[in-house]
Amino acid sequence: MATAIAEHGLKEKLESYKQDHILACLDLMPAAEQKALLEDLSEINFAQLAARYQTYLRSLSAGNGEKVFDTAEILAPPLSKNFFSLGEDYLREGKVGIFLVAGGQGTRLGFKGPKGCFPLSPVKSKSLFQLFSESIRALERRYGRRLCWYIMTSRENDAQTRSFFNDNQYFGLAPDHVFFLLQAELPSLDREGKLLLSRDRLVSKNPDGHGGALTAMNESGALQDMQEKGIEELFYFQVDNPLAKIADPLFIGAHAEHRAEMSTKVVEKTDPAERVGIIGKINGRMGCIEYSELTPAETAEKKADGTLRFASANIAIHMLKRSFIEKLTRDQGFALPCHIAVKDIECLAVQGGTLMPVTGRGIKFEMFIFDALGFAQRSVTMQVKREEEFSPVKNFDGVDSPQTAKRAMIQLFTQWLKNSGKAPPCPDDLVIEVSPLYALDEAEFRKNYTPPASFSSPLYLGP
Ligand code: UD2
Repeated sequence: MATAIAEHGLKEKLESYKQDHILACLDLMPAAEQKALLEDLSEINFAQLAARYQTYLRSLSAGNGEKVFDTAEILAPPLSKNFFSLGEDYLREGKVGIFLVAGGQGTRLGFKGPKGCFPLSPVKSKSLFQLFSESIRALERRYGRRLCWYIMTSRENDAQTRSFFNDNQYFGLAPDHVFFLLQAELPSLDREGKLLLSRDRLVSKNPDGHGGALTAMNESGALQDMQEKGIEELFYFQVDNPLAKIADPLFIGAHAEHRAEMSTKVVEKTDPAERVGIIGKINGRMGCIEYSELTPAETAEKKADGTLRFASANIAIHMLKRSFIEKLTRDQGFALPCHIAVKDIECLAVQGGTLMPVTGRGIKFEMFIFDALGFAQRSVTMQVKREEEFSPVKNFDGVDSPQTAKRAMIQLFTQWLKNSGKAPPCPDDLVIEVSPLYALDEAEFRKNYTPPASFSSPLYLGP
């Protein structure tokens, strides 16, 4: 083993970063396991890890530090029609790519597998991935060109996600326009700053958060691919929101017209108790204020018109300029700030001369994409209607659950039906699903909808 450690130059490193407890663990492992662990260790940026631990130590004493919060300037309807047509031009000219963060699992929904595979649509139980695929196909048809879709997975769900697309013939998309990229992982630590060993006898790690998307784009070659394909702007969204208006031309246009580097869609927060991040200014820079960071007085503070002052709820839909991502990731030492979560971590510890499974409190580090807002020279914060664009699936039941998302879809489609002026009176309990391939939006619905001879629920409109 001594030679192997020397080869990796690890002994000194482990000692100087006070991680030499790992040497004792290595001593207890057979050669093949030692080799795998040494390789794993050799990939760690110890200086960066030590800096992250210092952030944790500071967080214990500093609380929120000296953060001063302010509101962001909001772009609210009615918005210029020019934004829409500019956005459409961008789509027609192939300047827009689509980026989905899909590293999450369906565990909280009681579902085994990637969250994107969760069956959600109200009539056909289509998965989130299928709904998004159909939206993208509808956009391709409308704008007369293929769109590139970049999907970020995690180690836990990468293989399953790829097979899901394969097994379903990519839901009709061109496979060479779907680019999977794997997010990286960051080592977890115990509260004394020591590395932990996972059950599989490697370094214990966790996914690096959706903020890991930036480095993943760079390291996977996705950024290079975008550049080669002439993609200038990226539409970014999360896997948990079936109402996400993918590549919304209005948003693309507003962002491009303002020459923004990173932009965000928000919905109005009306209930002070809602646990949602607020897009605003933190010490003068754009960012996302976590609900826990505002004092109760700030959370409840109202403006003269009676609405909440901190009301711009982050729905995690962004536009990012490719050149902005390139500028950030070009710098070798660039990393978004780390957020810290102290959680129970299952690991291995030396006990009685062997490695034994134990569970202890440990520190997980994650990066969040909205922290990139603070690096943007210009940014647009665009307010949209919650009932049209945001109904995430996060919990098994109650708020933000499959039931609420299905209801939101049904309500939206029922509204389209009623507004079309072509519907007989709708039953109150109508269950309706409109495939994006039938209509991507209300205007298209009005054009395409022909009332059936007899009206029955559930009603599915689509191919
Ligand atoms: C996020 C935002 C919150 C609000 C809300 C809107 C954070 C901390 N909070 O809450 O401000 O905008 O969404 O719905 O982000 N993901 C990965 N890799 C990871 C972690 C997450 O791909 O390592 C993906 C995940 O698949 C999902 C999305 O990022 O699509 C959101 O992750 P989350 O469920 O942890 O975020 P949440 O609900 O705490």
